Amino acid sequence: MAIELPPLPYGFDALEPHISAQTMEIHYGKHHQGYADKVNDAIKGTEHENATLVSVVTAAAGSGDQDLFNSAAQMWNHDFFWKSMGPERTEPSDVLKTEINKVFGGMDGFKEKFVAAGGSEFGSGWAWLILNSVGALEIISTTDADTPLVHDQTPLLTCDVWEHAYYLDYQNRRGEFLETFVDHLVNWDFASENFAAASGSKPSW
Ligand code: MN3
Repeated sequence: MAIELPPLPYGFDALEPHISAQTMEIHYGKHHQGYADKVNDAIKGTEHENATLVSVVTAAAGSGDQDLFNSAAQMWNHDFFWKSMGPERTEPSDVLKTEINKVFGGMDGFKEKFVAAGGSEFGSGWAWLILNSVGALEIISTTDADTPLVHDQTPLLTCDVWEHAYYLDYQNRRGEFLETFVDHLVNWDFASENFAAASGSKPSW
């Protein structure tokens, strides 16, 4: 049984003018689909054939199967990225906003640190808002396909900073893409739900 590529949660043009329909068509239809195809080719006829994507990611990290890890983690990271964005303007839940204020000194502090984290990856990678191993909010970046799933961290939100995520729309201006992500694209409902599920608190929105 194949691990299905989850549908995009919105249309290809839903994030315009911030991300073009052309970028979304290529990013989802070629890059994300490509990772899904590689995962399914790799697990066919193996012990992972009927496994969930998360368990494939974890198993590949544990066994050191770098090719399978790269494809599976990228498949998972991209689905999480699509869900981290949306066409509607949203706000963090009250409980999440309180934590953001406490840890980053407010939404401006969050933005500054998130943009810096995404900019700090020399090559390809991801910027994340996570709950770390002691349950505190933290902004991190990961390199290539690496994912918080295998580091005892709970992801709340992510932004893809591989060049293919922004090059058609922003060329070399990764910082501008990251600022646009924070200002216009973040689905705070999604991050707030993840925060509530991980911390056991109920969002008040
Ligand atoms: Mn990508």
